[in-house]
Amino acid sequence: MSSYNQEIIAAISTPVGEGAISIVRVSGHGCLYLIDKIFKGKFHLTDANPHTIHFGSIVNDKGKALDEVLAAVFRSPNSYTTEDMVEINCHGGWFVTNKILQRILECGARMAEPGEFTKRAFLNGRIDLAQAEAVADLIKARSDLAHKVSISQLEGKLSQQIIHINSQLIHLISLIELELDFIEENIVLTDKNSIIEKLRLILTELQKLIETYQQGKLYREGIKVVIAGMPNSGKSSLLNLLLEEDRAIVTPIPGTTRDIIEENFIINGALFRLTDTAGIRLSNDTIEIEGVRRSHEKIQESDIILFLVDISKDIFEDEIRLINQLIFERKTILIVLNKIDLVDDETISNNPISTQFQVFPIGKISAITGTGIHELKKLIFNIAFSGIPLPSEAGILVSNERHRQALVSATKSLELAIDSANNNLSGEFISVDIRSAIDSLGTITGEVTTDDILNNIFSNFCIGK
Ligand SMILES: Nc1nc2c(ncn2[C@@H]2O[C@H](COP(=O)(O)OP(=O)(O)OP(=O)(O)O)[C@@H](O)[C@H]2O)c(=O)[nH]1
Ligand SMILES: [Mg+2]
Repeated sequence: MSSYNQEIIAAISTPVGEGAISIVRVSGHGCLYLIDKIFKGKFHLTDANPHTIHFGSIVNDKGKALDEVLAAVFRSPNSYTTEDMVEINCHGGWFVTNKILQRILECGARMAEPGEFTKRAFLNGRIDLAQAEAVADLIKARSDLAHKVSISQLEGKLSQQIIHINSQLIHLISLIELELDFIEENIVLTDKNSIIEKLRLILTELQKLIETYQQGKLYREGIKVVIAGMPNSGKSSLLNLLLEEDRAIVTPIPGTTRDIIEENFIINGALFRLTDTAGIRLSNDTIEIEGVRRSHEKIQESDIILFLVDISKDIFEDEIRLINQLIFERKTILIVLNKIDLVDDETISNNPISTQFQVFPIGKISAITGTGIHELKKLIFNIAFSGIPLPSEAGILVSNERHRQALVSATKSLELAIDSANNNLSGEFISVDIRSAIDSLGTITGEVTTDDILNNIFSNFCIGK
């Protein structure tokens, strides 16, 4: 387990910029004494009761007020970090907030590193590693579903499941090792088949958790939807319609969009990251060539491609070729016939695209009138979440790649343990593999960890968290 020195740390915990208030956070043994040197209120913060707020001023080295503030006092162990803490609520200007922070640093505190407050909460055992990671996810959550996943992880649901699985594994090891103690006497305490049976059950449980990753990741990061198609098919019009704002330039001139435009939007509480691209065609224009190159790049990175077709045209050779190519590349593609306001029903159902790709879902819209947009959103949502296993029985979703890797390596170890048991190898072999599964699972909660893992995780936090 990593440790930290006991220095007092400080940071601005609110975003940079102007606001009604900003908060400067200070944590560490002795921080109340430190703030008392620069805080002038009715009495000293060192005399204050825990969880109380005090009005006063922060003063400079000449005793002149820098700002009027409210200081919230927390005492160990009942604080975010479990240490003594002060949170100074000051006026929310960039200059004044920094002045206060500088003053605190002058008095002996050190600038906190990104995520250091949360890291201390972890190192002091108030939360485990999966919960600490959930704090960062919660801050970044941009949709209902992302929020749901992170809050359940913050409440410790994933950790509880991991701890439960680990305790079952530890029990199995104790059975196996007890038997090893009696090996000389040839006493058999456990039925080998029942051990294999139990390992298999745990393995299945882990595999189910791994299967939830795809969904968890989509919930957390959002689904990348790229609008692609030939120039002038109405891609930018569709983007504007989905976003309900005039985000992208729309003109009748083919080749209008050159740059990539990306925006978020929500369907049924799920986050979708929508990208408008340059229409795909051969061009002599340097800027457009670069635009088309970026379109292809975005298509490769996408989860779903909305392939837009201007249905009012007569010839669809290029579209058919591009769609076939995307299908060949095993891309998830949703064909969307646009400009249905310009054609009759007969054309909509009997055009070459509809007949040739009838096994695929096809959206039919008018990006000008808005016809069909509601159905299109439903289609996008269903495609994004079809074929994805539901959350595990406990309703837990794994959304973090680090957790997924730990689960995968635990399953590999358990498979080896089962193999050893099946091949009648000595109990020692079985228990070594079970132990390494326990270690892998322990990295999720942070029971087993290294400084590298911790630095990696906490460097992704914002300063002041
Ligand atoms: N009638 C009709 N016109 C549309 C529809 N959708 C788009 N348009 C028109 O088609 C033209 C091209 O629309 P854009 O949205 O700029 O098309 P684009 O696919 O982004 O074009 P590029 O950026 O050049 O690749 C504009 O004049 C739009 O007004 C539609 O559903 N019906
Ligand atoms: Mg465009």
